[in-house]
Amino acid sequence: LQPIYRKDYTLSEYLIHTTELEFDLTETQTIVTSKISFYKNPKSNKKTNILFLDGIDLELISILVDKAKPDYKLVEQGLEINNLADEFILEIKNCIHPEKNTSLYGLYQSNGNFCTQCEAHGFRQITYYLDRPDVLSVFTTHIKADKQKYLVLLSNGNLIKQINGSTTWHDPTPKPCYLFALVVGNFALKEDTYITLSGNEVTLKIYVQAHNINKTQFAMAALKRSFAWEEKRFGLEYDLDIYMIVAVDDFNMGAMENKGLNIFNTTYVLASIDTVTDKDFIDIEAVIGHEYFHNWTGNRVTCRDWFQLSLKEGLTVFRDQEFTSDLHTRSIKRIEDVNTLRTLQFAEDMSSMQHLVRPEHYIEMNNFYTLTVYEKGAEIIRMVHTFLGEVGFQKGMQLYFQRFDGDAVTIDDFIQSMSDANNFDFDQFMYWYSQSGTPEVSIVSDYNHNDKTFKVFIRQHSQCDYFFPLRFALLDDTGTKLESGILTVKDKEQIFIFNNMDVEPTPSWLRGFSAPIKLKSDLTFKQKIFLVRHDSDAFNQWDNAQQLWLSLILIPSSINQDLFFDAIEKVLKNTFLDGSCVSLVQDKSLICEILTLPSEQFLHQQQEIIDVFEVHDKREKVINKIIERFKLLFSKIYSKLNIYQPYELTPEAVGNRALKNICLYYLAISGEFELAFEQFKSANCMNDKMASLKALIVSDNSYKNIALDGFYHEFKNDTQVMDKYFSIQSSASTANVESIKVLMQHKLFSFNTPNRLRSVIGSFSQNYVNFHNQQGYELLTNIIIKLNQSNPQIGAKLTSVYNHWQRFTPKLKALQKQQLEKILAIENLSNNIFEIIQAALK
Ligand code: B3K
Ligand code: ZN
Repeated sequence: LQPIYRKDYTLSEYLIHTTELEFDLTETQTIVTSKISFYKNPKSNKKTNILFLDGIDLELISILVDKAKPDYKLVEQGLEINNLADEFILEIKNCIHPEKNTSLYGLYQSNGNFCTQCEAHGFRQITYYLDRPDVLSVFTTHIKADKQKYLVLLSNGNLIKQINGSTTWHDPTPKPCYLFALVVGNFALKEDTYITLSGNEVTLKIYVQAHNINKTQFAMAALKRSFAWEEKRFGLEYDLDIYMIVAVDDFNMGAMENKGLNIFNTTYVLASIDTVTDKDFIDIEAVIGHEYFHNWTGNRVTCRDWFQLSLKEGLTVFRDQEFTSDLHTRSIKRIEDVNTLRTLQFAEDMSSMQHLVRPEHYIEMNNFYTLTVYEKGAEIIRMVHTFLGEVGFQKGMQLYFQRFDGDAVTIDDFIQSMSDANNFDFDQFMYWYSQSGTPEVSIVSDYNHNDKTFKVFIRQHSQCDYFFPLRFALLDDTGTKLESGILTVKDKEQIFIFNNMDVEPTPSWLRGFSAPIKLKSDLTFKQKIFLVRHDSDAFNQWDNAQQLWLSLILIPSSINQDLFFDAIEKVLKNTFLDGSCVSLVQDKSLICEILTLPSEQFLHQQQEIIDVFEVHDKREKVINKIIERFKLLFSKIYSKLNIYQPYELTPEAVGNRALKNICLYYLAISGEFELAFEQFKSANCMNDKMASLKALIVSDNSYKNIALDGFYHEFKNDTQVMDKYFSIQSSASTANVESIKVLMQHKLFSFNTPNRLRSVIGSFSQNYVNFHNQQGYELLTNIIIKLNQSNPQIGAKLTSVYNHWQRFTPKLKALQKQQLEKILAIENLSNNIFEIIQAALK
């Protein structure tokens, strides 16, 4: 198996003017007819006059070039046509079997409805085509299906014809085939309109299965907020008369930005107060925004090749993060995003699947929709924004669209636009795309009482010298800023000197996490405590608390627990009880973040050798210490906040619930299950119901099963809530391989539905102490082997659980290696899984 390399990119010899497709869908087969007009690419210097078209698992029925039989041959994974003219019309008819397609890639069925997923290379499973993002064309799509059975027949663009049982769609904007979509089936429709800034009326349509129609209101409102935000913050409007979203239960990832016809996992559309949590609401809005924002960053300007994936994904994640920050609480959003980055992406950087934000090679492109490409990619864009400021960044965006609207381009093209619009040199900055791994930086400071100078020494420990912004402030002992700004770091070693410092300042480094680095500073224990209470940068308040928790968990002797707990107590008391202590921590969501210990997964990263049991025990010890010290206070805060209030999604209300529920969690661990059960019975929203259920399953108690059964009977007809029901049991401290097998026998378990598999197996794989043993691994491996046949994309995702095997304690390390070898030995191993295993065993 040969990987594909970025350096091997060449232009396509042929391009496409128009693509006309016809789909004839029945229950036993789908006939696809295409009429494609090709022309010689004037920029290509190839003169072979041979056209290779991608095609996988297709039954060719007929082929004509300019109405005559061409000189062609079927080859592996495609079709080769020889002796072609410089312009010609290709007509192909082929047969496919969506009714048998369990890979959820190409054209497939979900609950009897047809839908597509073409990114990255799914279109070649529909018909023969130049399946590459730099070949754009205008699509017209005719759809025929049994009109008694299927009432909704959709594709991209505008509906131009509809006669019984068939529709014709025309998409005027040229697009690559990965943005093609087709949906056929029975759906209920939620409809609304949006008037753009220039006064165009856009019809907004959300299609869901009929029983879900009452859960579409939030998504529709979120879609309108996305349109409005895009106009306000980026000055960008929508370009078609219709925008459709279709929600399906069977989907490999979150959602897909197909032009004018987004297809979503139901998880990211359906929402009601009774069925989703506060976090779910905000995540749903973010994904709706993300797919909408792709219309400009991804669709109007797309990627030249798949190595440039972060061009659209990093940028669009940055944009959706900003969307959420503008609409909700910026500091909390930042804390959550950085927590994800440091927990998951930093770990990916230490794993066998470590790769560049712009990868150099792939075997299976779908393995590269990763935290590195998405989240680290977004951090790089955020640094560009930090350097240029909002105005400069927007100038760069405008130049980018002016230059490249309608094109397929590279990350360099984007950075060049930013650079040219601002006269800013980003040359050295490009290391962020060409070096993998997380940069390590240390910072030491020195205050001189005599000459009143504060000297700062910054040192980079990486192979290359990164160029990044270091946001900082120097604070006096009341927390007032003496100095603040952005230091531009670019050398291996740099010194910055601040003069006229009458008192020794406390530095607040890397405010808002202004660069995705691992920073070691010489802040003392006391300075960290001071910053938890007094830093005006909420991110750093949280980050210093995290560092203190980390020390307390991993090296308890390194830290004065009483002093730290006194500070936490002050933070808590200030807002809720007497208000007598001075602290900047007023936001209850922030207090909740400060009270949340680093996850086991994050702690693993800090260990040379991962010992899941030791980490778990050490973390439990600290939880017990917290309870010992704060139990009474938690009770008081809980009863103060646990008053009936109608549900709202305001920062204030979200913060109240967050703090109340973290108190409940600690109280439940201390044995207060009755309190949790009371909340379970009386909760007026899923957020509080889930929180109480999570509290009830921390250990065995008399309420646990009553609550779980009650939950099941109340929600057994709701697919989304049932995912929560499964996942909560797989994550429980009492879960084990046997109980997971029982869950997999449940009548609502469905192996071919990724959401359900994720909620059972995905969740269990993160239940470290219960998963990491021979039986756990064998369970996972058997599932991977089954998925290799049915759904290799999900199979590869689950295989990635083993990507960290080399860092585990010897016994678990050996066991995981055995699993990798066992999978490698199976017949017909998919490219997806092969690539992961090969990297892991290298
Ligand atoms: N672009 C899609 C992801 C496609 C994944 C292909 N395996 C969703 C998104 O990032 O918006
Ligand atoms: Zn995206």
